[in-house]
Amino acid sequence: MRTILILQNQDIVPLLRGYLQSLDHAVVVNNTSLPILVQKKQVTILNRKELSDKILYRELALTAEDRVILDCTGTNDMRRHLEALRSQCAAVPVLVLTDADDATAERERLDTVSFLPLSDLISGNISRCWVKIENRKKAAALQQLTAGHEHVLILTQHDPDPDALASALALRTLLGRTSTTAPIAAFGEVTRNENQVMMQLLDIQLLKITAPDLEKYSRIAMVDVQPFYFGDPEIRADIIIDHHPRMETCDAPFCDIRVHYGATSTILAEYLIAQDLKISQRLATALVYGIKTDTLFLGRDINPADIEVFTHIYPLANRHMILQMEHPRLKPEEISLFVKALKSQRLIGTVVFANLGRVEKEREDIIPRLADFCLQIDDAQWSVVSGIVEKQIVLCVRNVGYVEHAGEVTRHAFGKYGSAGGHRSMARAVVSLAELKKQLKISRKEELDKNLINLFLNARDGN
Ligand SMILES: [Mn+2]
Repeated sequence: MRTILILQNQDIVPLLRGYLQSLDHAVVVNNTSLPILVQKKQVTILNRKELSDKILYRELALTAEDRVILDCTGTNDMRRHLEALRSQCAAVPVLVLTDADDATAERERLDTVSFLPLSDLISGNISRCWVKIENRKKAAALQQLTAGHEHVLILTQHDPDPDALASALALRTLLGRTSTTAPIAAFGEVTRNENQVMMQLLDIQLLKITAPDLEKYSRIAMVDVQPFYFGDPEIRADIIIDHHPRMETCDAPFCDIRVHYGATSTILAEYLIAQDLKISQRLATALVYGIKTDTLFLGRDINPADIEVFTHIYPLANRHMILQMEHPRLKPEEISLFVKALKSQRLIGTVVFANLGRVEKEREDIIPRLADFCLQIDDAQWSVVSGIVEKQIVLCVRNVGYVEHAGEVTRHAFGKYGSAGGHRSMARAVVSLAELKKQLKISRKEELDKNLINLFLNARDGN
């Protein structure tokens, strides 16, 4: 296959040098400096000044098997050049290099022609380099902040999810530490079936701690969570890496909160990639699973950064293990909770409401799982699943992603009564049952349901 490079502007030759060197057979039209740039076995050089002259293209004997790069930068004659070329061979694939300000709208769509603004050749790479430097600086700051400290505690939510576990594992790798020098800890335990499977398959140990234990650690890193979550001003962090909405009170020597990211795993993976650190199969598997679960299989709340990191680490992961984690079993008692909730579900407009009543603390994860599930009900754009866990009402909200912002609606609806907020299409509220009953003067259970529904619908409709 021949690649034919038809140049007008000598300044772009250095930009194409790397590409030309990768080719077996190149024909170059109108170049003066190429022989010193490309040492090729087969480089044919032609010199023709007039690119709208059909004779040039006839001489080249173009076929559909060739490829042509037609440089039309700095000219107004693109259309004429292209017509002359296509009059000789309309089937040859042509890449037209253009100036960035060319009006793309005017170009007719041609199946064999693609336009590439010259600025695109480098601008994407330039921004990527800045991001890489930024990430490298942050990774180095993390390493510096923890250097010399015997133990670094990596703290997650009470019932860490795959994103939190993967982020913790990645942070440990970034800091070059082991499970002894950087244990992953929580005040609770992993209850969700899938997450337990993940821990088993990837051999992740979670240390259950209590508040006094924190004193043993001179450095505490929070991943996928922020200090306010713990509701105790004594619980401090030296490092916070998270993608949940930032709380004002959140200050730590190192703080990297990126609310537009689909997963904290993406942030951590960016550090590792920026530092060219080796990502093991175990870590890649954890990160892929972390990103997948937090973004509902790349379907919700994602950012281009999530996709880029995912593309980078997916080939390194163990796909068989991910499959095993993705298809966990439902325990019999969970099935009965599912049935109970589905019986109670009602669709009001486009919102599915379901109330589970009392839910044992260890089964709390059934609430978000049901919220995910209920979104599949026909005509549903939202699902709001609630349950009473100990003395609190836990509400999980999901939506299809192209309606109002779930986090804002949830905060608006329930923020007055407790903690409430979240992302574009998933949110959560935890409010005190007694407080809510008192403020809304609720005495009967049915009234509670009705009030929750009204609070939600009013907030969504902006009332
Ligand atoms: Mn997360």
